[in-house]
Amino acid sequence: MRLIVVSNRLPIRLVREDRGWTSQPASGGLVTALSPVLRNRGGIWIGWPGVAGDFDEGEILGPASREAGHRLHPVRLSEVELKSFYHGFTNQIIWPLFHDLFTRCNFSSDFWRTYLKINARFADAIIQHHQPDDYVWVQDYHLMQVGHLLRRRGHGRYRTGFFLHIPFPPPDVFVKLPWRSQILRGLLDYDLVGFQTIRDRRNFVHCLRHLVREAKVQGRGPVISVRYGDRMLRLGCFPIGIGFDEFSEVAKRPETAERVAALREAHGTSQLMLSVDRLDYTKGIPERLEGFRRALARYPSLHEKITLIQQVVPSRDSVPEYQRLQTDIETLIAKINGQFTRPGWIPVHYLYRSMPREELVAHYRAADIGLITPLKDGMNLVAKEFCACDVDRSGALILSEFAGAAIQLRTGALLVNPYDYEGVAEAIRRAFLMPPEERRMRMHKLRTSVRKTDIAWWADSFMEAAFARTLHDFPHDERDLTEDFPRQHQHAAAGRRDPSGRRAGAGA
Ligand code: GDG
Repeated sequence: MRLIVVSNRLPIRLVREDRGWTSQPASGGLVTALSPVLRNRGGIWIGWPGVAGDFDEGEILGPASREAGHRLHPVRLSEVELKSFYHGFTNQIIWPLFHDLFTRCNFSSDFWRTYLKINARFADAIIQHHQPDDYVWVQDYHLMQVGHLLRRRGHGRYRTGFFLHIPFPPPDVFVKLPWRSQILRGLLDYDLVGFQTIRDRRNFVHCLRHLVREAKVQGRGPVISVRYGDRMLRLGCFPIGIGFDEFSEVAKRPETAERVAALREAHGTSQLMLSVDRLDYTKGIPERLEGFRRALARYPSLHEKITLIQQVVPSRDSVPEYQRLQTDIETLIAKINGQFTRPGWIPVHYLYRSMPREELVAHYRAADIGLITPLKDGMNLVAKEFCACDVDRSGALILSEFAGAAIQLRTGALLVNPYDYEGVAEAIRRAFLMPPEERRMRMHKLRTSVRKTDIAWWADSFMEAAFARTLHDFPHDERDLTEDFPRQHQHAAAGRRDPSGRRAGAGA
């Protein structure tokens, strides 16, 4: 049995440089979560390689496949298609709607037509690479119609699962979608549909009751069944996890400890508070900054004693709405720093860039408080990574009650409503004053929960729900990872250095 993972983006991003194309690791929660699942397991990952131009598949993706330990197959999209599919249907309709922000939606029917066309192209790519006994695991809201298109073309020949990484909205929000019935019925064509939380699945079931009355939901517990026409499918809850051991191991390294000491010394205040977010309006960055501003205004005892490190990872930054958000964030930071800075203390330390994983782990470990307050989030891996890296159990976590992670982490974290600025200010003061013993006790609970439900647990839970097998039942695929690419390209790739600096062709 072989796993075919299908997502909008491949785990790499092609970049055009003077001497040709190179590949770099892609960013974002889905890639962080799924890369360890497929790494060195063989199997196939199908997705868009992050670039609209014309590139030589074998030259780049052969070495990148070898590096990743599984085959990468690109789905090509033109600039025009990207605009209507990615920047249109997914970013201007599904993303805001599913995060309950329907006033930001642009319900264009051109976007919908392109969405169907691109989903069909992904279905074609699956059909092209599919072998009997493969399991097709489709990821996220960009590809909700792929299961339907496969079923139409294969008459049930394909075994398919779908996982939604973002929230599923309640019926009063979902019904605003002009293509609501097609989307729901499309999802019912998968054999298993997975959600992050019980709340998301409950919303989905409520939408079915309103809009697809012939679908009959049966059972209770983490996995339930739906009778739909002459078939049964399953709906499950699988809160996504992280590679806990990997994060924890990096956090314990001596070189990380050195980096942590340097960071702490450079900041020189008694406590560091850390926020890490992709640039996105759902992450609640301006709201959080306002909460911090109020904390400083209300509690002068925090002055010169606490520094917020706000990292923002550039994302969708060609979109005017995201550029405006960046400007708003930077204006607010300037306002706070202008009002409160004293010699030797700047309240908000702002990083607008991505950093290497090791550097991110050092920041997690250096932080005394994690401040993670999205307005709505499917899960939020940053909250879990902060806990995994707190190997001393000396940190406190402030977490939005609207992050999927809050359901698992509620007993150890200080939960806040991100729209309640006074409440956020109060939680910051409480975390700042929290005695070491209480921090230890809370962090112990948090780490236990994050470790037990790590990324392997997540993938296994999904596979068990799909057909009572775990990931270990997928045998390692020993074939040459470049064999699907044309021969001449393999020669071209041999001897070239891959992005990790290793020599391509040195073996999987
Ligand atoms: C979607 C859903 C769901 C951040 N800065 C750097 C960096 N990151 C990595 C983090 C984390 C990931 O980005 C962000 O994941 P999140 O879960 O917080 O958010 P989304 O990108 O919105 O992810 C979300 C997730 O899918 C998985 O299902 O939890 O709800 O929206 O892993 O570590 N990574 C590196 N450098 C950085 O500077 N290397």
